[in-house]
Amino acid sequence: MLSKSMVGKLNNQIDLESFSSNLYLQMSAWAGTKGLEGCAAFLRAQAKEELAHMHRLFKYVQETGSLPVVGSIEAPPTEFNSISDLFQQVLNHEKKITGKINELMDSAQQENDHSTVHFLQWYVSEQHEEEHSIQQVLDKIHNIGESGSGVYFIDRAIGGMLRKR
Ligand code: OFO
Repeated sequence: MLSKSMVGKLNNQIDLESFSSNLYLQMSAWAGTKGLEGCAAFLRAQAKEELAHMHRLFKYVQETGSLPVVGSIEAPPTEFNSISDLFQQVLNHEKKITGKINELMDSAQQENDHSTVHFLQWYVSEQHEEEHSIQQVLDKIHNIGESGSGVYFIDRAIGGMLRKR
């Protein structure tokens, strides 16, 4: 049985995961319009993963006998200045999500809610992996450089990262 305050916090996280999914889907659309098929596929896969994160939370709240609530979420931005700008925004967003997961974990620990602590462990590991993979993307962009045919090679490299997953 979850506390009322924990249900509220987990429901907020449900909305954040939905927002993440929409953000990456919208970003994939931007990449698609620039002919960056590798980046678009990478971001679409990312959007699907975020949706799965949302469903995982939804199921957990439901299984504890509480009511999962799907709230309203803001629309994501549609324009980005460059590939590096876009992926820097992804990294900033993931860092923000990591902060939220850490806050949730702190609350669960303070409440001695061991079930939620255990449930959140998965998200802690997932955030570590995601931040690492987006940092790798940014390193590739930086190493290849966005001038001239660099954009083409960056797109190929990011599409290649998707196949290795
Ligand atoms: Fe990448 O954020 Fe979900 O958890």
